[in-house]
Amino acid sequence: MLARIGRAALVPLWTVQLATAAKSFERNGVIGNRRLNERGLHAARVALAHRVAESRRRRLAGLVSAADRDAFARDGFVVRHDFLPRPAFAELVAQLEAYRGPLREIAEGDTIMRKIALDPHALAAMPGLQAVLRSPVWRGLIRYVGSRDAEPVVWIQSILRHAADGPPDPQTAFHADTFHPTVKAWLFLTDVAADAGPFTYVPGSHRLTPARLAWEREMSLGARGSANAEIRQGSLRIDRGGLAALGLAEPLAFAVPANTLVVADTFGFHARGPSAGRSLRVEVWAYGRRSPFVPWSALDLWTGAGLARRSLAGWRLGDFLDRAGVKPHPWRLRTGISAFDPA
Ligand SMILES: O=C(O)CCC(=O)C(=O)O
Ligand SMILES: [Fe+2]
Repeated sequence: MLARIGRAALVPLWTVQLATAAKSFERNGVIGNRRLNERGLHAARVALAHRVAESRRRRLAGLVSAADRDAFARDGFVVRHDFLPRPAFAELVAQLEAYRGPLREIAEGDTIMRKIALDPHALAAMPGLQAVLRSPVWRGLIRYVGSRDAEPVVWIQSILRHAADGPPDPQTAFHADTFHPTVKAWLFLTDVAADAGPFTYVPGSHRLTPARLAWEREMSLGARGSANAEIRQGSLRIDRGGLAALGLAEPLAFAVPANTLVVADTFGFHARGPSAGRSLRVEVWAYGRRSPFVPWSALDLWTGAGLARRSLAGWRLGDFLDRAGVKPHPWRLRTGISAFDPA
């Protein structure tokens, strides 16, 4: 009874959240409501978010070349080999190899992910990063693909596969990150072999076809009660058979040399490819912050430094809550190691 009253009290908040990036079928009782989704609630959010994103993106078309626009429209990603001039790339890698500032680690199944926030200290130690962060190609592609004229959140990220005891890495299943177009970017700082956990993307799967929309609707019905935690949280999973049923192309694994940039819409289906043994992938990694329904493409007060401070503050708050016994903090502070060190 009390639980039911508690849930009823949350309905106004859940309803307001329909207009935001909220995506959890589990935490939000309106988003997860089967009857509403039978009537098309989830599908309507997906369709509207895509329409709004497309109109924002059209206004940002001037930030990228016509060839990149075509590649993105066709594939859902843009690739640039030899992104930085060779000497600038070598300098950046050397600076990161030498960097021993504080970083954070989290376990995702048996994968360990390491992140360095780009606060003023990290930026001062790695001036070579400016060649990336100020690059018109980097800036333009992230804004265009993300359909938002805003700074992304940027980290240095290391992916260490088969580095911990645990279940399989949940990111190795094909998935869409969320229900609306959104951007992630990888500038690989290590070579990535085909059997060493390459980022993998299903070309063309960013498009909201009638078949995809029908799939979204179908998935939304059972998502709240799914056995898969990521699906309950709004990141829908799909298997090979499902991809074929949607008429999609074969997944493409980005087995690429270091200094390759990939910018992708992660509404498209993607996964962290399998890794035969232990492996390490290091990258400059960015993601666009999400506001699916705002019609304007600009107006954003966050700077890169502000975003780095926000990441650091979030981690410190997590440490505090952990120490206070409220909630364990999965992001562990590590010092004295580099992005390239083994687990
Ligand atoms: O690390 C990868 O290759 C992909 C991970 C992923 O699914 C993501 O970053 O959204
Ligand atoms: Fe993902």
